[in-house]
Amino acid sequence: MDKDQIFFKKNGYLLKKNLIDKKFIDKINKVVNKVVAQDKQKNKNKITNGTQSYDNYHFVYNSNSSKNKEILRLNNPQNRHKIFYELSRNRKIISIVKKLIGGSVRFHLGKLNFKLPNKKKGSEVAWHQDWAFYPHTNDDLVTVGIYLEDCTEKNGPLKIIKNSHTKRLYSHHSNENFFVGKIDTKKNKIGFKDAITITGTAGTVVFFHCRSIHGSGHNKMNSSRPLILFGYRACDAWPLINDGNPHPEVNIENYNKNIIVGKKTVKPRMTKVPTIIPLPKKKHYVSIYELQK
Ligand SMILES: O=C(O)CCC(=O)C(=O)O
Repeated sequence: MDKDQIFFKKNGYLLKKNLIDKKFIDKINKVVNKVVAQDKQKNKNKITNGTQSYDNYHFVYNSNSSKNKEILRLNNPQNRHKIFYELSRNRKIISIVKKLIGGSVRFHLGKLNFKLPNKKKGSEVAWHQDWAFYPHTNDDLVTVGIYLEDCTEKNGPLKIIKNSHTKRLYSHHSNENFFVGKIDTKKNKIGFKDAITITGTAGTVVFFHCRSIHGSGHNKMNSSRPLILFGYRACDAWPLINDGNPHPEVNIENYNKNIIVGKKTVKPRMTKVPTIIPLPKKKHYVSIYELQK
């Protein structure tokens, strides 16, 4: 094992400051500004919700009313914009992912979280484990977060509880037993002394294990905090549920097209992992924000 693998195995995350070139980040930001402006124009007088399209590309808003509507997230930008696709396949990112999840890599999901500015008081993300949303036959899954702008303590950075990936899978269900996508930290007496704040300049990349407890707080600044999150899984980590992302039972060809490193297989690797199926849900939801409300 090299030093990154040792650190990740022990702590459940790995931080690489300035991994992505600033020029490339600037190019991405140009595309982001363009698609956001286009969406604003398109939706000026229309009431639309984040409905899912064939490639699961859609905006997620904080409200359905056209007056108060602000963009919280762009789902799966890599399916429509070449530059996001390129970023999701970036050599530096993939070579790290590959060594962290055991040698094979299949792309899983993409989202660009904006986190609303201070005055909008929005888009805090409650503590959760991504694994609770999409259990697999083994837990060789990693989430990669890339800041598109500098992120300090004041921007509502990601926070990760180190070494939580080796411990329990907490219930993400409510008292009424609906899946709500967040942990009751009081009830579970979760302490935050091991919470690491992930800050960094644009182009900083964090890798975290699918079972690491994480979340993010309030953005105290007057601008949004764009963070791209990409999910990757080992080729033989077989999903136990359809989470709305490429799924073998929906379209096996497309599922296999998402292999970046390794070979297709219909033999899942089974390991002893804690799992809770994220069902039932109160209603169909399109984002973590709606679910955690
Ligand atoms: O945007 C953030 O700060 C965290 C989001 C997150 O953890 C998620 O979408 O699963």
